[in-house]
Amino acid sequence: MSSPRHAVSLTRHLIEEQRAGRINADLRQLIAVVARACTSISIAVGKGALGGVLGDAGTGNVQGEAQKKLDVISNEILLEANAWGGHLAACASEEMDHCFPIPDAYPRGNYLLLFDPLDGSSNIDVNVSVGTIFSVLRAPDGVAAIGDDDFLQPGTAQVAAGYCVYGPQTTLVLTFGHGTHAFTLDRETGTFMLTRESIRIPEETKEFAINMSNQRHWEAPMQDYVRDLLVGKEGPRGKDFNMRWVASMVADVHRILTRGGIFIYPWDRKDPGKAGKLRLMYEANPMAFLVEQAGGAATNGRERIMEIAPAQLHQRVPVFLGSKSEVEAATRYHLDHDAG
Ligand code: P6P
Repeated sequence: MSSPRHAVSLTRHLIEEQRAGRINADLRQLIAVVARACTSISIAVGKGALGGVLGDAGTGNVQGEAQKKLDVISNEILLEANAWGGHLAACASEEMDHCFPIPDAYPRGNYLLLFDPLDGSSNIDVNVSVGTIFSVLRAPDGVAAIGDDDFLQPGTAQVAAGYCVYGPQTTLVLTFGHGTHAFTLDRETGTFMLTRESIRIPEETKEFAINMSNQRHWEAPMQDYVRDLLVGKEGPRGKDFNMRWVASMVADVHRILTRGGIFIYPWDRKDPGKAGKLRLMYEANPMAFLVEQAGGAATNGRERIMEIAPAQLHQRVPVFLGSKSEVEAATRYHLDHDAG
């Protein structure tokens, strides 16, 4: 039997959201442009060696990381797609030191777009799923020259967030604050089709995602928490756990949105000056919004990620996100430790 035809396209979903008064025309246009840019990125990623896009670009980014050719290509695709539409005031990207105000040649809109154009890019050369992560904020009123500081808004100020995972399927996962929904790219028509509506993450889980090679660098409550996961049903958690680690946040989060789990990138003393590995503004906040809208939770081990007041555009944060009950358990280990 052929698979059921999915009737609702992303375009129809966006029009119906606008008709319901949940988004306006500019935000609809912004998401439609980002989705088209993700389709172009998906095509570039899919070409791999045939497209001459694998390997390093020979440049570095503000994070001090070597840029892959596809990091730079994906960044350019998103900047060019969003420059002329009149829906944006400025963009900010993991790949750029400072924000990118819309050029004077084009009209400016009321939104700020932040993105990690190709997260997990270290996996590209080994053909593992990677993805684009994006977050949308309102531009402050009456600001003629948008700067980095105008982006420093808490995650609760996001008006939209999403990611596009480039794996066996290309899937866009999106929220406007009214649930989290997934759209799968129909490559024959180039159309994203609604394939999961109002996603719900199971509250309990037996699966955790973490890079165990960093264990010796973790702080005590993190050591205790993972020790109890590994002890399994003989220990205080009373159940056995499984582990997954793709080392591509978009792929790990997509699994958690699909079947539950907890994703953790904690603070570690490998680089004590950094608050964690993942970036607050364009990785942790958008993922936290998506996860919370799907009934999950997201903390930095001690407080809700979306309530953190940002101090810098590229600041990092520890991340615990996924099944609500498990995130609360992990956070409790940290809070109990702090309470002495
Ligand atoms: P590690 C990819 O570089 C990334 O930013 C996330 O996508 C991923 O979860 C994490 O880093 C992987 O880090 O230290 O395991 O390579």
